[in-house]
Amino acid sequence: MITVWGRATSGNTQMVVWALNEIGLPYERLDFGGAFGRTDTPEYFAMNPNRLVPVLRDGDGPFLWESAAIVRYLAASYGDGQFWPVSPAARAPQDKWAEWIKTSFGPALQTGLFWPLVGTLPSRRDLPAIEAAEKRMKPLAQMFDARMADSAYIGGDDVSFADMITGTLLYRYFTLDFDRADTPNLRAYYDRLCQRPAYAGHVMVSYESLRAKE
Ligand SMILES: N[C@@H](CCC(=O)N[C@@H](CS)C(=O)NCC(=O)O)C(=O)O
Repeated sequence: MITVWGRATSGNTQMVVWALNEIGLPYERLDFGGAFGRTDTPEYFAMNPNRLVPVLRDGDGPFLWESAAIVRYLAASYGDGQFWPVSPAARAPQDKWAEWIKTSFGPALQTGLFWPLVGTLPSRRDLPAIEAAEKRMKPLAQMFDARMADSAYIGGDDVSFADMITGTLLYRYFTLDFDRADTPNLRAYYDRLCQRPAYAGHVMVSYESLRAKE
């Protein structure tokens, strides 16, 4: 049995849970982190010294953390040749987009916009900083848009491990209230993802409970 420690509102947990559902693996998810807490214990520290979610354990295997590394583990262990291309030459061009999301697009969205908009009371928002973040986001979104003009998914006509990593944050990207670049190909990619039951059920999760309250 696969166990996942992580709350359903965590984007990084969503990425892992989407992959589990997309592959069709049975698993148990336990509510840890955020309002649930439970990460501030010696037992959790032993599982993940970052005290963050998600953590995944497959049977009596090692405790794994870092969501993208977990997705790659699941894909390599259980995915077919579409989900996890065996050839490094076929896999690496997908993986570079996954890495880019984790290191460029994702931080620009999460740190620059998501938390300043959702995690901060309107009266306390730093509006010039939010405007600057919107400006930084635009060329990144346009770059992603140009990529999605080439194929339906990152790996071609069907989803692969890379989409789990590149697609998860698009729910927040397209539902947050901010000034977005015009990106028809990216929007079409997101709309395609929304049609997938595993994405609709496990990634399109309301973040209202994360909103800052007086
Ligand atoms: N790089 C890590 C980041 C993990 C992370 O930041 N997790 C957030 C939730 S998305 C977290 O644990 N926040 C504290 C909490 O939920 O208690 C990953 O991709 O797994």
